[in-house]
Amino acid sequence: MVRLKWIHHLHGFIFVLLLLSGLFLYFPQTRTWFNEQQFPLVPFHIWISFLYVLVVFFSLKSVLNHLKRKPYIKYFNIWLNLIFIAIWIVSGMIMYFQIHFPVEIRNLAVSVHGLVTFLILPWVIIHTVGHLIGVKLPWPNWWRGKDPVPQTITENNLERRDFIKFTTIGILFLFIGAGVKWFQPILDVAETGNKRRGYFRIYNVTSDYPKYENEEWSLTIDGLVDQPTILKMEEMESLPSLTIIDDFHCVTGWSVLNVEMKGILVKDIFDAYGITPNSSYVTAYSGDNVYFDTFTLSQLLDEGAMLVFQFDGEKLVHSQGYPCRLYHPLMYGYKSVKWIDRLELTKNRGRGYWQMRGGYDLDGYL
Ligand SMILES: Nc1nc2c(c(=O)[nH]1)N[C@H]1C(S)=C(S)[C@@H](COP(=O)(O)O)O[C@H]1N2
Ligand SMILES: [Mo]
Repeated sequence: MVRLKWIHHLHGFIFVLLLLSGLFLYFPQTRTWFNEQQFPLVPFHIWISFLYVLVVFFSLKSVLNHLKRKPYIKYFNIWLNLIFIAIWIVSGMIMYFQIHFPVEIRNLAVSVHGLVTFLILPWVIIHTVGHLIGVKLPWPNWWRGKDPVPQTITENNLERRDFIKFTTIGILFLFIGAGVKWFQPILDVAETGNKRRGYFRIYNVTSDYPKYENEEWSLTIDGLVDQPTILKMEEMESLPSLTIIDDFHCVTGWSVLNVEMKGILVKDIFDAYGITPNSSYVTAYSGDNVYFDTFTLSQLLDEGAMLVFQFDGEKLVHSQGYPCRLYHPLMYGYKSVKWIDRLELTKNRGRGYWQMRGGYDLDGYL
């Protein structure tokens, strides 16, 4: 049984790694922090999950064998675990291979993956603490009265207690988790009478993003152009604007449907200011001095790329790129550089922030 104990602890260790990396991904603040430390949290989470599945797969037989000689209640933890693993695997795979699934399924997978984690959190805590300090909690009276505990399973009090606490506290944690990220924004959207479906999860690679006051912002167009140009807000406002309704897709699986975006076509800016490019590649820089991405000139001029100033009739909020973000209607959200302040025309096409770190596709077409 030494081996089983060892497996149990290994399992627990990997599980906690998964849980922690998952929670760090879940909260924008921690996700951003890890990005700043250049820690590849998403690949880490995925590789650890492979390891986890391997451990479960290869130990399951001996664990089930061992349980055969044990009271029935011992199965509870195993089945709970297996059910959750199945849910995580399915939703995780959908998140990973999301392009092949309809938007609704993808969004559901992202939600379920996170919410289920919050549901199991109290069980993990109770279980771990129980093991660590070796408590044997007494049965609650209402339970004892109905169903006297057979001698054989008194040793399993903790598991039974797990179940009771798990269901009650689980619901509580679910609400905490949901409140943090999923329900609150939905309520916000409902309040503004907004018709769009889903909402943005704020994805920033830096925590000290620029917070422009009204007139501070400007857009520089330079590099291989005849005449470098700097455009201030008032010059932007004098250009013809355009409002489109489109779906915003993040490559990690979530989407926001029917977002009303108001902005100016990149093409209109080039036309209005007679900007003559001497190359066919562009790098779009964020004012956060970290994030950037690259395009062919034609992708920006001929495919409806715009500089967006408003979402759903309101100025962008700070965390979402105020005052201006790039948007390409045919591409993933990571091409939508927030706080964009510079378009540089370059001789060659470089790689962007996420192409260098996360292996994202250079073009990012949906
Ligand atoms: N400057 C900057 N722009 C950025 C990012 C970022 O981290 N920094 N994240 C990108 C990614 S991966 C996505 S999905 C969208 C997210 O937009 P949101 O934060 O408004 O939801 O912004 C994109 N633009
Ligand atoms: Mo993204």
